[in-house]
Amino acid sequence: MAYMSKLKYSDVTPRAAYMNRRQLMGGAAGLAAGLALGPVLGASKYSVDLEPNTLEDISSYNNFYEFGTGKTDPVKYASQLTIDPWSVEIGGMVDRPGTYGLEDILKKVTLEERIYRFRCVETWSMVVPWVGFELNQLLDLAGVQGSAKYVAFETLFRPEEMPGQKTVSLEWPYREGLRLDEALHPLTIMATGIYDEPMPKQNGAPLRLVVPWKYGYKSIKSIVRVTLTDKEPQTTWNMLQPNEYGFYSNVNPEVSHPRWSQAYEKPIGGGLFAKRQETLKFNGYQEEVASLYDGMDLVVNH
Ligand SMILES: Nc1nc2c(c(=O)[nH]1)N[C@H]1C(S)=C(S)[C@@H](COP(=O)(O)O)O[C@H]1N2
Ligand SMILES: [Mo]
Repeated sequence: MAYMSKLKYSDVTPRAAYMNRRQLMGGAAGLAAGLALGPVLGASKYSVDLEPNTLEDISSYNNFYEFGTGKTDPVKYASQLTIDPWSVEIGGMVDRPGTYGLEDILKKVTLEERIYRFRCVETWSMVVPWVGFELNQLLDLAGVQGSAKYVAFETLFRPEEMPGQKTVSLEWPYREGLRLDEALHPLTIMATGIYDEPMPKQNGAPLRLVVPWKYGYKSIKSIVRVTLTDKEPQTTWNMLQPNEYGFYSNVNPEVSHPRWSQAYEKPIGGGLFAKRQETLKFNGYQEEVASLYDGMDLVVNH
């Protein structure tokens, strides 16, 4: 795509701003730092050449219904979440099902920085410098069997620490899913950090999915279960309102949600002068992913 480059976020972020951010975050990272950091490959051909939002923007305006439905509930309440130790149960159609400790996973995968556009169905958007690894690396650890066609994901269910789970705002645990070819695509990552910090809890620590060509709700947070299956998995928002939230949820300016026209988006953090922008099909990743949907009706399969 036109605006891909090999820039690292530090190349497009003034050094002073970067230092301030480090000072601001100093001390808060603690033990968990080792989870997100370590050797990280700096530049990716998959990154976009756009200026990322600040860490403050990215970690203070969130959707994470486990902590409440308000945009500032996650930053207020997520600090109580325990994320260490953390493991992921990988099962279903795999050769090596089992409980995979996050620290062991991180020894076997390659962390990279990926600067991605991020687009919520509510029409706001950001640019996020994620740190993470390709989901296909995790699936390789478990050994996907030939019969598998989909991947299902589940978020932690722990109402003692996630007060939103004591309400019925959604059906718990939060669930998402991808077709296997979408899951194996190199743009699809498991993210463990943002900038050079471990994933903020309100953004889905310690491990969350990021699928940049789909609406944000597909990018499920705080994942504890990954299941390979031959049936399209149930997904939380689709279960709630199937006509509003399809399984595919590819960003598409031509398919509007009943409450939100998807023709335009509003970048977060632009301040007073932030202008709405035209929504890009597949959120700008058309060149990379359109072929996954050759021959499919994207209105029916929204
Ligand atoms: N477990 C879980 N994952 C979730 C959500 C949620 O409520 N619970 N919200 C989704 C929605 S609607 C969006 S837009 C993104 C927001 O991610 P961010 O807060 O890191 O920007 O997370 C997605 N993943
Ligand atoms: Mo969203």
